[in-house]
Amino acid sequence: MNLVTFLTSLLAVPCLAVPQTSTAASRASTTTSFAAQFTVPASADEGATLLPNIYDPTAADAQAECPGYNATGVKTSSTGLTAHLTLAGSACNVYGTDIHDLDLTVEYQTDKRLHVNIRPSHVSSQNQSWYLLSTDYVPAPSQEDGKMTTSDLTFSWANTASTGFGFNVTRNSTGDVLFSTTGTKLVFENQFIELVTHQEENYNLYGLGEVIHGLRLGNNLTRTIYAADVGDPIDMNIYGSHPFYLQTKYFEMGNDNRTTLVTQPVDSNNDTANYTSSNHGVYFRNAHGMEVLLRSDNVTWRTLGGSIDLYFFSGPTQPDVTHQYLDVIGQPVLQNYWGFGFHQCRWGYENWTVTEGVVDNYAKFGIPLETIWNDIDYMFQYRDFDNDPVRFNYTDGKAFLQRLHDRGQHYVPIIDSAIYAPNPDNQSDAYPTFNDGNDTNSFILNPDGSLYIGSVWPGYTVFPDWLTSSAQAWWKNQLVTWHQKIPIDGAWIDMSEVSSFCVGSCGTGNLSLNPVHPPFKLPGEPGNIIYDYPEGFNLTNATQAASAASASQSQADATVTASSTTVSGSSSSTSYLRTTPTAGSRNVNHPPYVINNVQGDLAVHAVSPNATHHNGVEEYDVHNLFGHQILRATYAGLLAARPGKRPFIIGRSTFAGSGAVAGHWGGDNMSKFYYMYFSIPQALSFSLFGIPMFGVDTCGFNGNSDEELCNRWMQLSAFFPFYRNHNTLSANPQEAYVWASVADATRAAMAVRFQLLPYLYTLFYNAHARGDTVMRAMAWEFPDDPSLADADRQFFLGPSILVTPVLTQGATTVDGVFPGLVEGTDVYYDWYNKTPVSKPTAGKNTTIDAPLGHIPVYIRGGAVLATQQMAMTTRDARNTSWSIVVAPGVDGTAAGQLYLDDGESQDPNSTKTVDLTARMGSLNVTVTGDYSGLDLPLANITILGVQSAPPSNVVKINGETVGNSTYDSDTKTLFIGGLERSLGGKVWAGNWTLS
Ligand code: MIG
Repeated sequence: MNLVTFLTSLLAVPCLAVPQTSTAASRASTTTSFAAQFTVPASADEGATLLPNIYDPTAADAQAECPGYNATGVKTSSTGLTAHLTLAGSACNVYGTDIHDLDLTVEYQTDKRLHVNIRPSHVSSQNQSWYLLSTDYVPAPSQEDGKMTTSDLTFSWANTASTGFGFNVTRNSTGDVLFSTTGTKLVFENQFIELVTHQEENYNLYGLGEVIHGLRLGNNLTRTIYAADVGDPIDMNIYGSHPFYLQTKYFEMGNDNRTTLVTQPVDSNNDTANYTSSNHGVYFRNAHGMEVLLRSDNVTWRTLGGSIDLYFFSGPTQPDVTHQYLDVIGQPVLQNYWGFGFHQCRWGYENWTVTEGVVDNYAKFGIPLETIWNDIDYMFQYRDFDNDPVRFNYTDGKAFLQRLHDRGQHYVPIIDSAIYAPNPDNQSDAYPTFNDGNDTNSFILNPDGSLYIGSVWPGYTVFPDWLTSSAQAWWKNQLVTWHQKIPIDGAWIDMSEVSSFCVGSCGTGNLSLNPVHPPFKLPGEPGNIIYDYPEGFNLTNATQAASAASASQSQADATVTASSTTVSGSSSSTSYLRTTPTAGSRNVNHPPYVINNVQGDLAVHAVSPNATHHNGVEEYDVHNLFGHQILRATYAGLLAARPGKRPFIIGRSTFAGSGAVAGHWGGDNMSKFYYMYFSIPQALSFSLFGIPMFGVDTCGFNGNSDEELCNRWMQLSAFFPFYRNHNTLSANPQEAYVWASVADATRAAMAVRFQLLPYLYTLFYNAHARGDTVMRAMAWEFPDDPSLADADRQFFLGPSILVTPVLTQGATTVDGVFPGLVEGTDVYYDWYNKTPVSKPTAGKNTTIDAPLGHIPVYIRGGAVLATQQMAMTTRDARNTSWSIVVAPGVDGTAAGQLYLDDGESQDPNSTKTVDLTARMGSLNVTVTGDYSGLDLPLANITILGVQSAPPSNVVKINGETVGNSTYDSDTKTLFIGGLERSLGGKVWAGNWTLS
């Protein structure tokens, strides 16, 4: 938009009333009023009216209209095959221009991994590179020497008369066809690829994120993958892009030892059939806008560009698939121990005093707090790397952070993705962060080479061009320099989809208006109405609910009056923009195929597809990667700022492989019970994506939370890896101390979490070292039980902790299953009273008492857990004495493992691994490695499920009589206390045996 149209549109759209009290130039503290001059009109964020292809009854059917391809010149080699694919008829050009000649490359990469690549023959990395996703951005491993002896997968192909080239991927060991395009046509155009694959009835697919949906995706869903800044709508595309799925197939074993495929839903609750399962994975390595159509008998992949770049993982177990996938995209980063402490955040902590007051309140109420966060409130006019000089000045900030650090606490601020572009006509508006980046060509451009200028919080902004090494160096330098002013402990990366509040380069020619006001209320401005409460608020808080309702009604009335000029009337028919393909050229802003983007037009609320990178790449081709790249750049920056220390990063937009540098939070959820439920499938999906460090805005972001919801949610999130309470601006406070019952419930759940921290940390080490998951679906732990295929209201933390939360309003009990309990293969112990859970009398569901303030947690038999105690921080918890809990399985044995290190060094110079194994009457501890920082006293050992008092009450460690034991016949536990002085007060100093 040029200045003239911009000003014209200002006349057309009433400007938000903003008091003009301070000048833009002033370095005075900013609260409400800095950006008084101009408001970017809301219409600036409106795009073309588009009809998504999946809803368009007149849409061309590529399968009907396109000719498909034929394979010729097939050459097989020891590692795979290559072939040439030629268009099998005249071009259809349905949603782009057909590519006449393609190259197929099939590579058997490991015993369990197969790679299939189909790309235009004419493409090299020098020309039309948009077809090839650079390995600089996303790894593409090839064959690994020595890792492929005999492949478990077979690629087969055929040219059929009616549909041309199609292929199958079969798992040899089971004879199972995992992926089949046979009998469907391959469509490969410059802006559209289609690959149709057959599926069995009621197939079980998981992944294909990021989406708010149940764990099992079902067969009536279109998964649009296009990074979008949007508050967690159900079933639509949101922040992250994970073109990967896990498929689980269940089989029933017949008497003749033959297996038949079982289709969902299976009621295995009461039957005695013998089931097995097998799993495989598919990764479509493509960063373009994408759609995966899950239909009753097929799954169709459509992309807006790039190539077909498929990795198949043969499993056959879910952990195998995850290991195989993470081998390709990268293992999760090793987290800091402190990252597992509790984090408090909110939008609206308006100065250091308020922020520190929250920290003090946690201490006052005796609730552990590890990390305090600041949202965009801390910035000077919402500019990155620039603190508000009054409200968040560096001197006071440094002193505050020193107090935090002295107590073992941490500080994490938000960092936004857009960079303020200062007003060139106003010398005092200088912003060195912008100048440094601009001088080094670090920002995204328009097609004509000028700066691309969008609009975000600070006004008109530019966007880092992560495809340049200069932008990465500039970002690193910003972090290092800022860190010298304020020694932050980690970074929270927001708006990285990448979000922009207007369509196109709306700031071009308008920078002299900066700082402009975004098209909605800024923090601190009056008029934000937040009146929504969780379900049941009117029942549990009747009086408050009534007054809130009347207050919001009067606000709404006022709003209606103020906007009475709103244009009325509506047109009877909508006309949609339709793009006809033009031979040989691409329309990146309005591709002919319209994905079902949550924002409609691809340019709405995002940097436009035709924005151009310094190397000529258009944003269209790398849109889904921005969030991944800012995380990688931030990782490098934090490492430079804090040499030798693990970077702690939580990011909003992620791509396949982001887990190698960062964790993720679930974005802008709502203070509703059903969003608390959705946090579980979202977390489990991120387990599959290799981003185990996951949590959501506990107690809910948008809307007001209440005592009941926050009570349940603070307890549930205590069993998520990333545990943070976060709230939107101007919603009612929801810190854990706001309600007495929530404070109690929080302390109770945190007590469990703290005891489990060494276990959780070990799980994360195994995630990092070998790609294990941390939060686990019931189906993954019990792969032979088809009734668990869609279970996502309970979960396992690692192999040994089962969590069965209350997820509904007003409930005091919860129904849950204990897999394997009825069959007699498994035993569970109540975490709190240590008693074995008795078998349900009918079916498999157990109704569990769960009054408000109690979250049911169980230890699955077969575990040895080494625990420490709750303290106000993880630092202090690491200094508490150890306990050991032995929870035998049905065979009377149990095992566990501990990984220990200093919890923060990037490359620890010493580590320790402890193996704990127990069998009837003895416990063996084997120590490897020499990290000694956690060699503290052993306080006690509790052995669960001991059916009768042991004949001898003499406990010996390494042959010497120690401690004293008591047997409780009610709970069936044997407690051995008084061990503090055994083992020289250093439990992990060496091997030992207890008998
Ligand atoms: O568009 O920084 O998801 O956690 O509090 C709002 C303010 C921008 C979105 C993030 C949210 C954060 C908020 N941000």
